[in-house]
Amino acid sequence: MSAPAETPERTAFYAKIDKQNLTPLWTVLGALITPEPRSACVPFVWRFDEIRAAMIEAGGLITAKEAERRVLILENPGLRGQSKITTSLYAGVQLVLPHEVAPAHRHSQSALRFVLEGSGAHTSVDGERTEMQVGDFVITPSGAWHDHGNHTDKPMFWLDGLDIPLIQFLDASFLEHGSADEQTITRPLGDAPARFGANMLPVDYHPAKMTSPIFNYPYARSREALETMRRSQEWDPCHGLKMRYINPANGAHAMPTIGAFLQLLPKGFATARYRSTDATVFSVVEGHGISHVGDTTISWGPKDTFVVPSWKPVTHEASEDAVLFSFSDRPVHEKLGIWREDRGNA
Ligand code: 1HN
Repeated sequence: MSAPAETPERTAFYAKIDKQNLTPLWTVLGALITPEPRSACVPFVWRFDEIRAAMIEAGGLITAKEAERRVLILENPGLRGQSKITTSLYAGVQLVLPHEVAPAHRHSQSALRFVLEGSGAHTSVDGERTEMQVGDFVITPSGAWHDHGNHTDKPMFWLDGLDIPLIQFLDASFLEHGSADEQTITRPLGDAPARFGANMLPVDYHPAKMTSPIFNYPYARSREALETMRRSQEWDPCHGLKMRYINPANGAHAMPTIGAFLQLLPKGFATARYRSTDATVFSVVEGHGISHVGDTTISWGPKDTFVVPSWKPVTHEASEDAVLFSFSDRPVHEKLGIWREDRGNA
């Protein structure tokens, strides 16, 4: 749809009303309301070995404490300077070196961590600690105190995903710093998984938050579930075998703004063309393969991160058994009733 032609009279009129902070809709309507999503976000892949080398260099330049969080932001090439990996989501890779602490704070933004390398560093969330392993999906709810520490002798790397651009858009950001670097621990290790992660709930439990009371979804357990399910050989043409991380109190997504998923693509599997309105960030856990995203071909291997923009057709081909973790703003689309997918004829 093209805008109505300019005429000298129209141009003069626009200039006159501009001084009154008025502007015509008909010159911008086509860009405001598009027939389908037209995103500035582009398909892209970040290789872990490159990120890792840069992170180690960053480790020599600044401590986790001074930085507050020692993170390199994964900026979408179509959204440079905006701290965004997609239009609504932020992602970065964080490094916590041995014996470091990333100090306690809390903020409106919801956060997820997906562990890339290391074993046994911890995060504390609202008085409870969890130790993290590669592939664990860990969450920090909006408003929850959180700090990270590494008592191991190896560096720990994880992918952070936050709803920063969304909260920024809504002008709803609040941040507080803790009075000490590490918050006081009030619950034993394993308390949340015992209370909420054993297919039971405390009898009088009434959820106080929209976010899941489980804050670590261990990879070993999720991976075992996929391995058991693969025996039934029921593959979805578009997704292989794809699971959604849930809030066990209500079956909703684990976080109100960010959905997270884990999928298995067996060796040789090629997915059917798929697109959806939720731009999605993928983190490869196991295996190698390629994805076609619009006109872009992305090859990937373990710990690489790649992004599929809103409504861009995607196919994945696994050259060996592959496991992909992913996250998106799908819960927001669903709550607003605007989520759409196109499975072709699959
Ligand atoms: C944050 O709190 C973390 O807790 C990581 O590890 C990245 C980026 C912006 C704002 C807060 C964390 C963050 C962040």
